Amino acid sequence: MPALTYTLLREDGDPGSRARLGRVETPHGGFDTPAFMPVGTAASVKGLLPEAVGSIGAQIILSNTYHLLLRPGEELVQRMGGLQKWMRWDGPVLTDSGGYQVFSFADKNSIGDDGVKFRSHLDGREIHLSPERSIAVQNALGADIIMAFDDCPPAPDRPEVVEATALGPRHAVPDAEYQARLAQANDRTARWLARCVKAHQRPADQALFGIVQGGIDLDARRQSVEQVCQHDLPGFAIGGVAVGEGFDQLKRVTEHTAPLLPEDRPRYLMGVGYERDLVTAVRAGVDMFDCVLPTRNARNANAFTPFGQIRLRNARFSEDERVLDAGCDCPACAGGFSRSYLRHLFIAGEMLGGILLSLHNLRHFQRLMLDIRAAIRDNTWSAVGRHWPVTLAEGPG
Ligand code: PRF
Ligand code: ZN
Repeated sequence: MPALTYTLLREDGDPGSRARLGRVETPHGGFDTPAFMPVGTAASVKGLLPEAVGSIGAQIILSNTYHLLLRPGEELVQRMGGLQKWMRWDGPVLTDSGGYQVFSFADKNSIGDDGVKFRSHLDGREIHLSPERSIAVQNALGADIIMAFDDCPPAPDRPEVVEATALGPRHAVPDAEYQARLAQANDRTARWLARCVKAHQRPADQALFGIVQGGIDLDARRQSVEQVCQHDLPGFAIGGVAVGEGFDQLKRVTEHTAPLLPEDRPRYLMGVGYERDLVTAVRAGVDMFDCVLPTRNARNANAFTPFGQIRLRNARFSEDERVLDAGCDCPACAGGFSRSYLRHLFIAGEMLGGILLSLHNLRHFQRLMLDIRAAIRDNTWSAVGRHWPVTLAEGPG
């Protein structure tokens, strides 16, 4: 048995869509695709019992190599029986490889052909992360899906000039400096992937996914797909989007790249996104997503609803007796907790606020994925537009 199997169950009947309904099986169980993975950075989906994460509909969660290697260290997790057993999550886990997180969290860093050097954001220790080290850490943590160590270039400094024309938006040509950075990142990502494949010690029970880069340059994307797909891997990811390029570019890059990836393997769009991004990417042929938005926004008193986000700290909710979303079946909404009470919890610094809002926001995203999967199965995309009006029509605003 391979570490992972993907079964393509149905292709979308909508001629304008490449969406796929599928099922992935791993040693710790399966999940339906398209899937949204809640983020459990430090082996915990912040504030939530694993059974609560499962009960809102999540079937797989993501955790981070970067955080766990710093604290408590991968060897401790391995001695305690591996990530799933240790954190009491009775389902599949995916770990990201760490390179991307270094740039988001670490104090100082430098990137070279051998990997990334950085200072821990916890105690300032200097750490070196290479393809071999990332895979060794992920082998020790024991997630069902592990990610290649890649080089993710930032979005271009100067936002591209986009001109609205009768034929649609026109995009400026990316400048030479940006092109050179993309070429270097593609090169490193390809050479690092070969080293990851070689270093991987547990191909029988951990599926290694390759990651495509290439920024917002479609030729660079195609080249990266060709390089990465030379390896016969159980799944492939699109990295390097949702790094500040904006919705039009996310759509353009995803619609170009997803169809280039093998049809018989899951496709994962990393770090995405808002509801509109998810629907757009699913229709481009993407099967898996992860994002901190539902949980991070929840801790900032920001609730997702089909009619847009609600900033609960706003005084206008102080005596609002309604639940967050009358159509939601999460513990906060079905439990009858009013916006007034939830607002009070945040103002008073009560931890129940973040817990209830995390459950609500995660359920919001899982209900969207359920609706999306039903749309592919039953040809009901028009209902998705009706159920999620503001978020899909206008984006995050
Ligand atoms: N690479 C890796 N992890 C990621 C990304 C990437 O490009 C992104 C980009 N949005 C999120 N997480 N390894
Ligand atoms: Zn709810």
